[in-house]
Amino acid sequence: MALLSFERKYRVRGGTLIGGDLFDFWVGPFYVGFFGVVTAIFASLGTALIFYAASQGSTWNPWLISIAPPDLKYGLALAPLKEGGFWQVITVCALISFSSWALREVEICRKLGMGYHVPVAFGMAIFAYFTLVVIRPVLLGAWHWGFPYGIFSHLDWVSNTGYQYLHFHYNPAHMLAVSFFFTTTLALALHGALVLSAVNPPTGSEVKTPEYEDTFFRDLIGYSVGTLGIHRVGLLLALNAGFWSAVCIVISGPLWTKGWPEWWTWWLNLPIW
Ligand code: BCL
Ligand code: BCL
Ligand code: BPH
Repeated sequence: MALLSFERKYRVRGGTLIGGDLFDFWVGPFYVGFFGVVTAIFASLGTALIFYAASQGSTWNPWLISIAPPDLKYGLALAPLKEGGFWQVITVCALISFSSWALREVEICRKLGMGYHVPVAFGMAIFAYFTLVVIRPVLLGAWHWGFPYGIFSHLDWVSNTGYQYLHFHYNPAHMLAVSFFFTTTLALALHGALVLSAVNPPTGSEVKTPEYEDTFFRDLIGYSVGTLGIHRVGLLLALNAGFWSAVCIVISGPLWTKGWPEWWTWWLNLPIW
C-alpha cells in the first residue's frame, strides 16, 4: 500500500479513550479499538433484529419490510416485542452503534493528531436521527411518533407527517434546511469542478496553483474565499442543513400543532404591507 511508510509512524498504540491497549490494533486497513468492537456488536445485533422482526412480518420483499414503532396507547413505556418492542430495541442498537462509530472516529483522530471535525460533523447527523426517534416522540409523549424502519414505510411517514401540517414547505425551519441542502450542493459542485480544473489538466499541460483557482473566482464574482476558507464554508453549510432539519421536525407538533401555512398569518398581517 502506498501509505505504508507513513502508516508505520502512526500505527502505534495509544490515544484510545477507554480501555488502554484493549482492542488497540488494526485488522487489514481497519482500525478496531474498543468502539469498533461495540459498533460491530450493536450493528450486527440491530441488523439481526431487523431480520428477525421481518421474519415475523408478512413479507420478505425488501421494499415492503417495515418495523413499526409502538401503538399510541403504549405512550413512553416499553411495548411487547411484536407490537413495537422490536422497533424500540433496534433504535437503541442504532443509537449505540452510530455513537460508537463517532467515538471510533475520535480515536483515529487522536492517533493521527488531527482535529475532531469529522466526528463533530457526524454528530450533527446523529443529532438529526436522535431528534426524529427520541426528542420529538418524548416531547409528544409516545414512541409511536418515531418513524418506521422500512424503505417505503419511512417515506410514507415523511409524507403523512408532512400533510399533517397541511403544507410542510411553509415550515420556516424546513425552508432554511432545504435552502442549506441546495447551497451545500452548489458549493460542492463549484469546489469539485474548480479543483479538478486546476489539478487534473489534460496530459501534457501543467497543474495550476491555488492562485489560479482564486483568480478564477475573483474574475467571476469579485471574491475568492480561498483554499482553506471553502472547506469552512462547506462544513458550515452542511452542518446547518442537518441542524435546521432537526429544528424543522422538532417544532412540528411540540411547538406548532396547526397547519404551517397558518404560522405565516402574523407576518402577512403586519401593518406595513
Ligand atoms: Mg431515508 C431515501 C435510508 C431517515 C427521508 N433513505 C433513503 C435511501 C435509504 C435511506 C434507504 C437513500 C438514502 C441516501 O442515499 O442517503 N433514511 C435512511 C436511513 C435513515 C433515514 C438509514 C436513518 O435516519 C437511520 N429518511 C430518514 C428520515 C427522513 C428520510 C426519516 C428525513 C431524512 N429518505 C427520505 C426520503 C428518501 C429517503 C424522502 C428517498 O427518496 C430515498 C429513497 O430512495 O428511499 C426509498 C445518503 C447517504 C448515503 C449515500 C450513504 C449510503 C447510505 C445507504 C444507501 C443506506 C442504506 C440503508 C439500508 C437499506 C437500511 C438498513 C441498514 C441495515 C439493516 C444495516
Ligand atoms: Mg421535507 C425532512 C428536504 C418536501 C415533509 N425535508 C426534511 C429534511 C430536508 C428535507 C431538509 C431531511 C434531511 C435530513 O433531515 O437529514 N423536503 C425536502 C425537500 C423537499 C421536501 C428538498 C422538496 O419538496 C424539494 N418534505 C417535503 C414535503 C413534505 C415534507 C412538502 C412531505 C409531503 N420533510 C418532511 C418531514 C420531514 C422532512 C415530515 C422530516 O422529518 C425531515 C427532517 O427534517 O428530519 C430531521 C438528516 C439526516 C438523517 C436523519 C440521517 C441520519 C443518518 C444516521 C445518523 C446514520 C445512518 C447509518 C446507516 C443505518 C448505515 C447503513 C449501513 C452502511 C451503508 C454500511
Ligand atoms: O463514516 C461516515 O461516513 C463515511 C460517517 C457518516 C456520516 C459522517 C461520517 O463521518 C458525516 C460527517 C455525515 N454522515 C454527515 C451527514 C449529513 C449532514 C450532517 C446528513 C445529510 C447525513 N450525514 C445523512 C445521512 C443519511 C440520510 C440522509 O439518510 C444516511 C443514510 C447516512 N447519512 C449514512 C451514513 C453512514 C454511511 C455513515 C455516515 N452516514 C455512518 C456509518 C455508521 O454509523 O456505521 C455504524 C452502523 C452500522 C454499520 C449499521 C447500524 C445498523 C442498525 C443497528 C440497524 C438499522 C437501524 C436503522 C434506523 C434502520 C433504517 C431503515 C431505513 C430504510 C430508514
